[in-house]
Amino acid sequence: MTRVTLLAGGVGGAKMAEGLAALEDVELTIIGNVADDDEFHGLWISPDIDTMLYTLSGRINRDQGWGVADEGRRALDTLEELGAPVWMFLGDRDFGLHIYRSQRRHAGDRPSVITADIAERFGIKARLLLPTDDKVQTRVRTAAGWLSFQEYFVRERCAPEVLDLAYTGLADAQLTAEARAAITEAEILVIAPSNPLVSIAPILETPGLRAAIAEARAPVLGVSPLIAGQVVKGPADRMMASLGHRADALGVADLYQGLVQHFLIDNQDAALASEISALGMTPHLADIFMRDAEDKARLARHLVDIAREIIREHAA
Ligand code: FO1
Repeated sequence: MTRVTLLAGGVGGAKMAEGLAALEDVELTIIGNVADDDEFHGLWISPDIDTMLYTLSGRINRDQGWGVADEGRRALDTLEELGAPVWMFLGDRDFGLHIYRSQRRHAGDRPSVITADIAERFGIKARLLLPTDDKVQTRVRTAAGWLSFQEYFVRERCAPEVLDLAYTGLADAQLTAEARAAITEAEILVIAPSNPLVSIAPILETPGLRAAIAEARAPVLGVSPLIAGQVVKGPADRMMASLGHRADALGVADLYQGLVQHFLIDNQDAALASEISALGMTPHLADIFMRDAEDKARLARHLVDIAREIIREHAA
């Protein structure tokens, strides 16, 4: 068994996790993103963590990439009738999870423990960790002012240009002991093909986490979320461009400079390989687009094979 620790958020992160979880010789630990969290109708919602829970337990709505399959909207209908804002779609099955999580948070349980308990109850074999138990929230500045992440992503459908990002609570957030240990004890560290600015940055910038990676003995591999300058899902490409980064695999590699040693890019981006090498990381070409379960497992296998080869070379 090889201990793999994956930093992941969003739909791309969940797909990578699904691929790694399918490998029988991998013991998978995921450090997820809590900065998309917000409160709706008095309940605490953790979208990225729930996408991971629903994906790994086979409940996910595959057409959307988030939420539960075979969902109902009766609770939301009642809220709408009562005049509550319902732009955030929360299905009936999903509401059950939010009630459970919120109740336990009110009782004083650690968010990390609640997450681990849900994962266990859902029959998930991988460990799902939080980078912090503290409240961290991404804020998005647009021409209309600062928005919460879900206001930008769901209510405004990612339409406004992103002028700035901020992560409230991050500078004072405490890294969980579990996340630190998962980095220290990993044999392979992987940065998923997630949005580097809103899914990975809030994990990476948890005080102490970058230092833990720098001290870790495991090789650090990243997978590009951008293929031929385009994102598979979400606003990463437009967000990167509006914030002054190159909106392609090279732009992502640039953000991970000094952290990632090996970077998987798509065959279509072969022309960027030499510039990625110049950043001090080794580019690896593959078909990284994950359409189905087979693609996810194939990419995960490829990633683990590359890492094992690096470990072998290092030992020799
Ligand atoms: N995404 C949408 O595009 N529209 C929604 O109404 C919506 C509701 C929602 C509810 C629960 C949940 O866990 C996720 C939900 N998402 C929705 C997805 C969510 O906004 C995104 O997954 C992220 O936060 C970005 O990765």
